[in-house]
Amino acid sequence: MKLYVYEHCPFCIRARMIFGLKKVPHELNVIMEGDAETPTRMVGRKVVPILQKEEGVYMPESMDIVHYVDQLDGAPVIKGECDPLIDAWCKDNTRTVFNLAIPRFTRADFKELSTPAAREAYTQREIKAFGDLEALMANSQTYIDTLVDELGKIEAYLRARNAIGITDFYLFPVLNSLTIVKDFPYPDALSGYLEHVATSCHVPLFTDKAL
Ligand SMILES: N[C@@H](CCC(=O)N[C@@H](CS)C(=O)NCC(=O)O)C(=O)O
Repeated sequence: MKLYVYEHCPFCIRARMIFGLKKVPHELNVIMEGDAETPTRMVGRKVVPILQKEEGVYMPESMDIVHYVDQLDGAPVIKGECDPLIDAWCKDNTRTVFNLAIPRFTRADFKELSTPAAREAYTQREIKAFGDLEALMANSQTYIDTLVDELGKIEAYLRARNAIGITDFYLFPVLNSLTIVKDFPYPDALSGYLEHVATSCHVPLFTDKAL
């Protein structure tokens, strides 16, 4: 199987988590930002992640990919619904996380941004979605303060270090985006949780690219 991703994309991190958790062999391919042709040929639109199940058979949608890969061994573990408290927290806070992460993603060292044209295409896509990225950068401290407060509301969950379950497929991709923020004042519970999930699912944090 082949998985097509952008390295920075939280939905792609979600798809990568199940491959790591279940130790399913696959080929990871990074599509360049600005390359609309490749994903459109596969699934009819510009989107990632995309799973190539076999030659010419493609599946988009990160949670569909998670459930598909999870059931391949006949023993699915990603069942039920996301914990409602965590679901609500993600809905309330994802925008603030992205206000910090997106301007940094546009500047960081990701494979899908490794040509000037690709970086420019991505930057323009995010300006369209998020507005003035410089202004978001300048407001970083406000977003950091908000999130440090908000993280307190899910501290018990972060500390529990449960076996990886469906809730982590919603929460981790959001929190992992924060690791692109250099010097984010990680509460202990958060750094422990990030390490726990990244190690269990064999996915990278962005700390080595943080800025
Ligand atoms: N519902 C989709 C959302 C995927 C998604 O929005 N991916 C973004 C990348 S983070 C994307 O492909 N955006 C369109 C683009 O690259 O132009 C999923 O869960 O897989």
